[in-house]
Amino acid sequence: MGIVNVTPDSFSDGGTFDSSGAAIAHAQGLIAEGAQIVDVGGESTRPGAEPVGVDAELRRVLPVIEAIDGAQISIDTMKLEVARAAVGAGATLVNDVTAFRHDPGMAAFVAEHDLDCCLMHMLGEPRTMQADPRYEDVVSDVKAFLHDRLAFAVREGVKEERILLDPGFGFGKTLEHNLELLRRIGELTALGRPVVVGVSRKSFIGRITGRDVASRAVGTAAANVLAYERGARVFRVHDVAVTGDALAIANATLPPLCSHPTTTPTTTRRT
Ligand code: HH2
Repeated sequence: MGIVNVTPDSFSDGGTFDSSGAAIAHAQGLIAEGAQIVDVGGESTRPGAEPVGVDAELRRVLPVIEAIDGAQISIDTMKLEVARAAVGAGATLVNDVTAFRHDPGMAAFVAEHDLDCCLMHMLGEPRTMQADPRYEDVVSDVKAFLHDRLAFAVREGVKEERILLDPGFGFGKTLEHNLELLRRIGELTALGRPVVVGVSRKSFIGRITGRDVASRAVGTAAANVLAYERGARVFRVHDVAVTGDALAIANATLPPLCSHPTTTPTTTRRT
């Protein structure tokens, strides 16, 4: 899953792709590098980020979604109105970092249109989430949360096979929480759905490698390979070619991981 942030303030690439032309070219470049899904976002969720209005978010993402060709399009939003317009423009996956908590109507919308969705764990909200996050046991707490959100989505009519689950690296987590999740990510595959990993260029990679945000592709690839070996199946990254190569090597050398769910989201474009 390649990341396209059409924002002025994203933590790693804010301002780089905030014109439609630059974002479209970037998306097509990620597809050429091997991205099977392109995740388009118009609102930063970095720690401390200020919320963006519906109109501004739509102005950012719609021209990009309309132009992307060759991969499944994911809309990274917590807003139902934005998801609705994005799906009208060609998106078939809703990546909601609030796991349908911001707008509970999102679940019925995903069900009605038979869309894929990604439900992510976040403690608190982006503005405050990094202020002293605490867990009893981070992996068990995240797992219980994802279990509940999965059940909610299914109750609202979303088909289970449409649902991806994401522990939300960096969303209300300390360095130690992120490392514990990476160590024990295999425990989340027991929920029976493909696990998404979003570690790309995040600050905990920088804390360990000492690299600034533009130089974290190798650290990101290493984390993704470990997550893959432990059962994760979708990798949300800025640097598609680097992580793709690392995963190809891992894939060629690991024994078949038949005990893990292998369902991948549909790539059908629904307009
Ligand atoms: N991380 C970010 C945004 N959306 N979605 C999922 N499912 N998982 C993630 O880990 C995740 C996500 C934050 O990263 P990024 O998009 O690069 O930055 P920003 O939110 O500042 O635009």
